[in-house]
Amino acid sequence: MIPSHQLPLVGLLLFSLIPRQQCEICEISRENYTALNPLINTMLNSKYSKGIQAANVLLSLRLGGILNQSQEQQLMRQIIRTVENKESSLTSGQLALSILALGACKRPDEMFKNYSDLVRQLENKFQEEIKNMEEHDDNPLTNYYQLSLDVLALCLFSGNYSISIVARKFNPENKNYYFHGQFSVDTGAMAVLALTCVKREKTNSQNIMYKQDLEIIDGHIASLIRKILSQKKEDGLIGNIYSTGEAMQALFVSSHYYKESQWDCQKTRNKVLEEIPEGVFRMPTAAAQILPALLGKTYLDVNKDSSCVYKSGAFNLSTPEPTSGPPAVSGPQIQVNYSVVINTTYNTMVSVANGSVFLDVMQKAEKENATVFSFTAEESSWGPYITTVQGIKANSNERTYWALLSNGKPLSQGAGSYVVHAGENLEVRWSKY
Ligand code: CBY
Repeated sequence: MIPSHQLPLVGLLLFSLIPRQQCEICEISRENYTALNPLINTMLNSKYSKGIQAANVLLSLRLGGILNQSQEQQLMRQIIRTVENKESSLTSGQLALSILALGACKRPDEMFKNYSDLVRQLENKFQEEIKNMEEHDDNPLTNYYQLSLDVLALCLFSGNYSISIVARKFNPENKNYYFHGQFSVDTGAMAVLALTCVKREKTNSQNIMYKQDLEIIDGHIASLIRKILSQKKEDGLIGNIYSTGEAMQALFVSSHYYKESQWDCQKTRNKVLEEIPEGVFRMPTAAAQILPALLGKTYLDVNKDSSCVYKSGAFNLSTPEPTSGPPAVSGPQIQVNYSVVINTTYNTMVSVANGSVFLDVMQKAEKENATVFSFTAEESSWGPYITTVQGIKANSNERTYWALLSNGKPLSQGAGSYVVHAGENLEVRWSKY
């Protein structure tokens, strides 16, 4: 007989003897799928202002095996319209994402007819990124998150790219992994997925010419994983809530680069699940980027046979959840302080309806004084991105942008989603990343 007070100890001992799975993927169990309904409803019910948002959504829902045929068709049409529109010139990463979404879970013979044209276009756009780096002090046209998407799509869908350029450019010490000297978890995670794809594909090809580059790439993955893990927070998040899904994917595909004790996958997953009912993933893109990891999927699964199997009835989606709507704007007016900071500070008090977002404040200030507070924004997959204030334009060759701050701290949401509070000091500041 074991004395009862020792039972927990014995339990612990037995538990520690159970062999652990090598590959650390802590997807949620089927009984808990209802926790994901708000995410899925957000994605299915959103009116895609831009086709590129639909690409994020299609990729995510296909990986989860969530779409029926008519939902798929509708999303595909939207993306195809965007990629075929000659006027809308997509950035390299937007095109890469469209290729990933359109090609996900399809056999080559099921692809839509112009698919290989898209891959050729991406090859050219990737080269333009590299050329821009050579001509502009190592700055790409877009950023390393997008270059990683480019390599990932080219790797998964048989595009041409130079492995030695990848080995050279994706060195983790490259400044493009950092904003204000701070390692970008989103960027590092996407790079790990891309480099892992390249490593797997080229290792299979057995070409000894690749050997040296593959060793370099292996070193990059190891170092990126260390950097990602160093951004782990007390509550389990990696970077912030919006980078955690992609960080999880990177950690799923590279479990032999870290020790089991270095990452508590369940803790991270549980923290994310806690945040879903809070409406943190109200943006379709935010929902799309977190969902695959919660289902134990990664972007490297897009052309695996076992992926994407339609789980008919697994998600009970009959009733749209009210949480997927925008926050309510209502009631009394609140006052906030708003400033534009270049070298001088331009300051004003603005009153807006309770529940307003940062962009509403900017619009109100512009209405009151157009010379000082004029601005323009472009639609991105995360909502409006502020491009100019007082006519001064963000420029990736110079690494300049308009940063959004509240009480001196950078916001982790964009102008279209950050809900402002009474008495807050809001700021757009001309900055260099
Ligand atoms: N996607 C991209 O090209 C964007 C890549 C990304 C790393 C992205 C975050 C991560 C992701 N998952 O998509 C990124 N942001 C980048 C690269 C950038 C830089 C863009 C410059 C360039 N040349 O491409 C830059 C300028 C450093 C940047 N992000 C600025 C900002 C601020 C935008 C302010 C504005 N002018 O409108 C802002 C608001 C930070 C601030 N306080 O100023 C910002 N980014 C935020 C908050 C975010 C997060 C959005 C979260 C949310 N809920 O809205 C982000 C997910 C993201 C989008 N940025 Co940037 C990062 C995070 O918090 N985890 C590819 C394309 C196909 O979609």
